[in-house]
Amino acid sequence: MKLHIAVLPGDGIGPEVVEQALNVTKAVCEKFGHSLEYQTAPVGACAIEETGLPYPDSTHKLCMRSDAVLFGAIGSPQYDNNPNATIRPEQGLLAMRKKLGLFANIRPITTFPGLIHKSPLRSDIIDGADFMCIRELTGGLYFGRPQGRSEDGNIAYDTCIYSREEIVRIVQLAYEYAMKRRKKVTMVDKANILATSRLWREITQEIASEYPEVETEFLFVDNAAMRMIQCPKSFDVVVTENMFGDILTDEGSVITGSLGMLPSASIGLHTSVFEPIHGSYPQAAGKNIANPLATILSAAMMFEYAFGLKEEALSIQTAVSESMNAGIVTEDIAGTSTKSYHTDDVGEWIVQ
Ligand code: GGG
Repeated sequence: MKLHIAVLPGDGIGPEVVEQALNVTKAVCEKFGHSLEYQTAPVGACAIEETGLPYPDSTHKLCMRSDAVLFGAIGSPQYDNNPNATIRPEQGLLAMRKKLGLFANIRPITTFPGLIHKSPLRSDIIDGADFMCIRELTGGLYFGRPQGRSEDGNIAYDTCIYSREEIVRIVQLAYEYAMKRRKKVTMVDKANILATSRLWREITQEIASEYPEVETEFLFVDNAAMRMIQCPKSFDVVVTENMFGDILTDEGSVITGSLGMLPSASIGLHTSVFEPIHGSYPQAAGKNIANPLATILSAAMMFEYAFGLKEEALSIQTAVSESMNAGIVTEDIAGTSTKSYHTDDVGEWIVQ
């Protein structure tokens, strides 16, 4: 098979972790007899520096003509610490999601066997996790208008808007995934407070009736945050709106061992994007210490979701699992009790 991908390393640790994921992608293509063509383009703060825009048209055109996008991370303290900046790296991420129509962000929250440990007192907690969070990605507070400040600057506002169409397509996707898994959907909202959440709940009830084999559960987001720590095993497919999904999956990553472990696939109307859920981690940039596994696992998702190459994806997931059993891990996983390895050591081990 001929794989034609766009590579967008982005900012901070993005280039370091993407380099390792690309090396793994090349190794898998070589092992399985695929040809790989890739082109690199800027996004985020580095794109602002290069072109003045966080998601230049040339980057978008490359994404549109590629079969998949492998993306690192964006963000820079230079902008985070300047509330008056009118152009921000994150606008590149939002523009990419909107222009590529990436309405669903699929985030598997899976603990690798080598990282599962049990509480000596309670068998129901700290027992690993295996669920999938489906986060809506092109609506809600992130995109709702009006957004802004009053003239005197003392009032700021964001708008949360969802249409029936936006909710239906993602909730249906969640039920389709549940049918292939353990047949349970948990819809997370704040329907006791928010009008948008009540629309989500109403539509989910309608769609649930079309999937009688699937168990449907509704949780308020505060309760879901607690349950995710208390009994992560109770979840199968979690579907939720944009902001709740962003927050809950960072929380979920802690159960799996580190934010550096979680991959994602953003799918929608055009080319799909594969990226770690973490951001640019500027404190670690250039130090060769960041965990590359989230990006390497995103490459595995790319093989499966963009190209239907499940064996290739599994070969990466197996190597990642074995790297943990062998203790070849970066400092976020190693902690202080075991030796930690560099970003490129982990990447090279996975390639081997
Ligand atoms: N790799 C994802 C990334 O760079 N995330 C930075 C960020 O600002 N994320 C916010 C979001 O995912 O909505």
